Amino acid sequence: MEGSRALEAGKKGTTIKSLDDWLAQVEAIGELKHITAPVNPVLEMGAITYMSGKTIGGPTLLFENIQGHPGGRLLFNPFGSSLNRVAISIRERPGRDAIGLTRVLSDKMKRRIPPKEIPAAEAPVNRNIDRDGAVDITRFPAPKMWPLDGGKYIGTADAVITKDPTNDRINLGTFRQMIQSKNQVGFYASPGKDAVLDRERWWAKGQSAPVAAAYGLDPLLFLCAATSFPKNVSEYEFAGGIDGAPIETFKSDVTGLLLPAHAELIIEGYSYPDRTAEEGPFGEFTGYYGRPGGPTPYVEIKAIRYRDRPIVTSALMADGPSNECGLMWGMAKAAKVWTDLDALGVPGIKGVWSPPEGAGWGMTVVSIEQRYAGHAAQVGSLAAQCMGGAYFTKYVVVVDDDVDPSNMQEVIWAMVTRSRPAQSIDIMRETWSTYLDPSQNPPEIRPWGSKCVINACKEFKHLKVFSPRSLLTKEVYESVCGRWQELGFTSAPPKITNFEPHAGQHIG
Ligand SMILES: Cc1cc2nc3c(=O)[nH]c(=O)nc-3n(C[C@H](O)[C@H](O)[C@H](O)COP(=O)(O)O)c2cc1C
Ligand SMILES: [Mn+2]
Repeated sequence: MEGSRALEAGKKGTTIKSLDDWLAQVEAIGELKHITAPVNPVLEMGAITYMSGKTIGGPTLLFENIQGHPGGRLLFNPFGSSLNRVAISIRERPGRDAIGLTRVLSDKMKRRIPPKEIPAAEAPVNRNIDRDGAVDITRFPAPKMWPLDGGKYIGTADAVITKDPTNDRINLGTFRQMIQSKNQVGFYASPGKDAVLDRERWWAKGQSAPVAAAYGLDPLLFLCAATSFPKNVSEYEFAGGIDGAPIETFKSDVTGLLLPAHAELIIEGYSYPDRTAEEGPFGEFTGYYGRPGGPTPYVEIKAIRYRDRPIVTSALMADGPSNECGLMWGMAKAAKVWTDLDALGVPGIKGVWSPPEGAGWGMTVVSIEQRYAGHAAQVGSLAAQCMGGAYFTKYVVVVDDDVDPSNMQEVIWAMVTRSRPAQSIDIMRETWSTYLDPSQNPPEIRPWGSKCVINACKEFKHLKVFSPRSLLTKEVYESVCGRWQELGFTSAPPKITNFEPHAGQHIG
């Protein structure tokens, strides 16, 4: 029921097919900032995005006067730390709270709608096509974000499109691309990612792997590309499911891949089993440079398709709220973990969150209504290892349903008052991680990781005698709310939802 209501609400939103449609809605709520002063794509653009991003909920930045690229446009951090922009992207109205929005996204992730193929000539991205000798990716603006980055990165807020040759499943994954020459970009993806599995399948057959990368997408496609969906199903189907209509694609006459018709810019070409080039380092989602630069597979570009005056999209990776991998990536993960737990039939899940403060993906918090012995431990280990949440995440915390998993004050308080370190912590070893984790040293031991599951729920076997929380009575809370202004307070009274359950017996 919850699910179908969410889907109904989504249908009422206005249609978004392209980045332009999305920008119009974001502009209408005052969260699009046009930057018309001249800006250098080398270090300055990244610095402006980092500094502007320090304000929670701050705008997305459209750079319209980029030095060295007359007429070029680049949108930095489409999501940033704004729940409203996540809401618009998943076809919901702005103004929702974090867990409510995660629940809606989680429900929408349960629906799949296959993409629709339209004639290539009708795809707006095919307005301009440069092939072979005419290919020059350096014509388009791309930032060098951090001082020690190996180069300019055209691909960060993107979808890299690959195909599994054994079943033709099309994958969309967000992977970085560093510009290496006019017709070459790096293709760095961590072990275990679907694009890596796909390209290895082509290479095992002795063939080069067809690859495309789309920049300037409707951010819904970016969100889906950045989420761990089942490895055997195309992200196009989940994006269609969230949108409520099929994603429009066309079949490429270059690679045979199904490409997003409404992208601003698409490159496509091939990646070869025996050819690598220097790539990286790159200031990553952890707030550190990832692995040192090194030989990495690349894409040799055979064609570039683009709309007139295309908008390139970029994601700054950084510590703190300026990290484009914070809110959106974490929230999409949380929603997917919730979907996975529902699919497994785990009862009592009240909320799932992946705090942006934890580099987006570093931590998962699940709040539950404890129903049976072992329930909390079961939720912790499943949340840690289900497909939606297994990659990288180091800490999983399970809290009771009186704790808001998106409120770190409440989560930390629950950890220190309800968990017993000697009994409540489990460690999982040799888990799926990444070369980008700065804590694994020497770097050669990567990409393995470990995970810590903390049961921060009241101990189930002593629930009845667990010390009661000191809580306000509902009556007194409401009465004080009514007198708030009389008492001289000018801001709104705080929202409180947990109250003393035995009020009548104690108030004299
Ligand atoms: C902005 C951004 C950039 C990312 N860059 C990379 C990257 O360069 N390499 C990588 O392996 N994963 C990267 N990721 C994470 C993957 O996109 C994510 O794990 C996704 O699920 C991969 O697609 P797949 O599930 O189809 O394998 C990035 C995520 C975001 C949000
Ligand atoms: Mn995938």
